[in-house]
Amino acid sequence: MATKRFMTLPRHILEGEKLHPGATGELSAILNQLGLAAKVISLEVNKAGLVDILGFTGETNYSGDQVKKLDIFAHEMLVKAMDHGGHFCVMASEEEEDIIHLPPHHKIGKYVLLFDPLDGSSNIDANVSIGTIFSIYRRVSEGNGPGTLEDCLQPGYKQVAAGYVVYGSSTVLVYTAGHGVFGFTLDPSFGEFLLSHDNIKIPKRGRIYSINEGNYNSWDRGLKNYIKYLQANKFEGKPYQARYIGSMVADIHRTLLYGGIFMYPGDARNPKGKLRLMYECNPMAFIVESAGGRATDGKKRILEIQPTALHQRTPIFIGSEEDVLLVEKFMREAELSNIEK
Ligand code: P6P
Repeated sequence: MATKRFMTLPRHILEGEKLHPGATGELSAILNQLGLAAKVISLEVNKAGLVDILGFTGETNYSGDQVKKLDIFAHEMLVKAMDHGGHFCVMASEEEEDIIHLPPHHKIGKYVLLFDPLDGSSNIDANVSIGTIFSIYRRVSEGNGPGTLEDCLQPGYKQVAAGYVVYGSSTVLVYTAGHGVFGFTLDPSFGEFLLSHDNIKIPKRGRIYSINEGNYNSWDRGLKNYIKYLQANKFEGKPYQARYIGSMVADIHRTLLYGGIFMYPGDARNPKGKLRLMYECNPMAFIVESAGGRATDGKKRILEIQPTALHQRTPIFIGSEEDVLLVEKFMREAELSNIEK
C-alpha cells in the first residue's frame, strides 16, 4: 500500500483492487461515484440552514415518515449519480416504495444498489449529524435485462460492499468491501476524501450503551435487566455512559470508533422495531462485522436474515462483540425463566 499521506479515496480503492486479483475495477468505479454523490449531498446538507431546503415538503413517504426536502434532494442526487455508469441492473431507495429501474437506454450492469439517502433526517433542523447508507450486491436473477425484486431481497452476507457517509462536524465516508473497514474525511478545501481511519477495528468491549430509553416501559424484561446491570456496574473502573443521538449513522459511527453497543429493539408495540433491514441494518452489520464486531436481532445474525419485503424492519443489537453477546445472554435468560414459570 502506498504511503498513507494524501491517500485519497480513489487511490485507496485502486490500491485495494490490486490486492484482490479478481477485482474488475467496477466496484472501484461505483465507490468513487458514490464518493462524488456524497460530496454534492454534503454541500447541500452543510448549507441547509442558509437556503430554503429545510423544513417539510408536506408529503409523507410510503412508511408515513414526514419527508424533508433534503431527503428528496439526496435521493434524486444518488439516483442521478448512479443510474448511468452501467454498473447496476436495479436500485432501491428507502425513499421509494418499489425498486428503481434504470432509464431504458442505459447500459445494464451486474450489481445492485440499495441506499438510505438521508438517514436521521428528523434531526436536520436541529443541525444534528445525519447520513447516507449504501449497500451493494451482485445480481442473482437470470439474463442481462433489468434487475428484479429478487436481486434486491438478498441476505446481508451476500453484500460485496457497504458504507455510510456521516455529515457531521466533518463529512466522513466509511466503507468495507469485506477486506477491512476504512474511513475517509472530506477535505473541503480541495474536495477530496482523505484516508483518516485506516483499517478500523471495533474494541471487543466498550463503555457506551446507546438506546432510546424513552421506550423503556415497552422493553422485554431481559433488556431491562441488561440496562440495569450496566447502570449498576463499571467498565475498566468507570461507570457506563449512555449516549443516544437519534441518528443511526452517527450512533453507529461513534460505536465503531469508541466501542460499546447500539440497540433498537422490538417491543410490545413494534415487535420488529423501527430500523429497516435492507437499508440500515444489513449495511451497518456488514461494516461492524468486518471491523470485528457483532450484529444480531437479539438471537440471529442480521446478515443471515432472509428478506421477504423491501422495507421490512428488524430489531438490532450491534457493536462490540462482548457487549452484544452479553445483552443476548440477558434476554435469553429472561425468556427461559418466563418459559419455566
Ligand atoms: P427514535 C432516524 O429517524 C432513525 O431512522 C435512525 O436514524 C435512528 O437511529 C432512529 O430513527 C431513531 O428513532 O425512535 O429513537 O427517534
